[in-house]
Amino acid sequence: KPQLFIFDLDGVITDTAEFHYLAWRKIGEELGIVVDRALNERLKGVSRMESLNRVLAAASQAKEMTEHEKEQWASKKNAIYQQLIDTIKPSDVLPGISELIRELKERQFKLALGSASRNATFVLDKLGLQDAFDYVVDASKIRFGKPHPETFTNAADYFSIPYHACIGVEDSEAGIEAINSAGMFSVGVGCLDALHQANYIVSDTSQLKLDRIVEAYRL
Ligand code: B16
Ligand code: MG
Repeated sequence: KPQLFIFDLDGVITDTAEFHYLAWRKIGEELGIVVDRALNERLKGVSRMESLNRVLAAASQAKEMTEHEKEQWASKKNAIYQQLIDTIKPSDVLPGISELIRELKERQFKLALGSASRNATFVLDKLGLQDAFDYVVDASKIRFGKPHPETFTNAADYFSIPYHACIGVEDSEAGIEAINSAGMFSVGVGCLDALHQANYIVSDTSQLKLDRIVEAYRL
């Protein structure tokens, strides 16, 4: 029986994945690099600096940029992102998520958040979810970002729950890879193209039904 659910934040609990995209697109415009949705799929779930590296690598004439310049572009992206997330309110929790959290608590599952974002706590507060999770893993708690499994194993280790009894919920390819390599059951939210490695996939958060997930886990 599964014991712990670990949720990704951006793109699963709320639609901040869209804000990350808008911010990277703006940075791309300033750098003369097209950041389209296909490239953006590969930025989801990966750290701020690794995202910048991937944006730069997408340019036909690979940009020569010093570490210092990269730091500046990364903070610029974060400033744009922080302006966007300042408007977040409790009604921005994605459909079905509050109900799912309530049901998980009623049925005594442990709940953790596993996010790569340094802004995770801020976003949780804005959503009014500061007390919803028993434990929060954000970028400050881990050494290796997704697709490395540490974000997820860190949460399981905190509760001393075996990895095979954990279920991870993710919207990103990097995140699904992280859950799978942790030896956990992966639930993908989004399009099949990017998430085909997931053990179970739904198209959007309103389709996340606890009984269905547990049934798929048991198969
Ligand atoms: P920040 P998640 C991830 O959050 C985002 O998916 C990814 O796009 C972002 O680059 C990363 O956080 C770092 O975020 O710049 O705010 O530190 O999906 O793991 O909750
Ligand atoms: Mg995400």
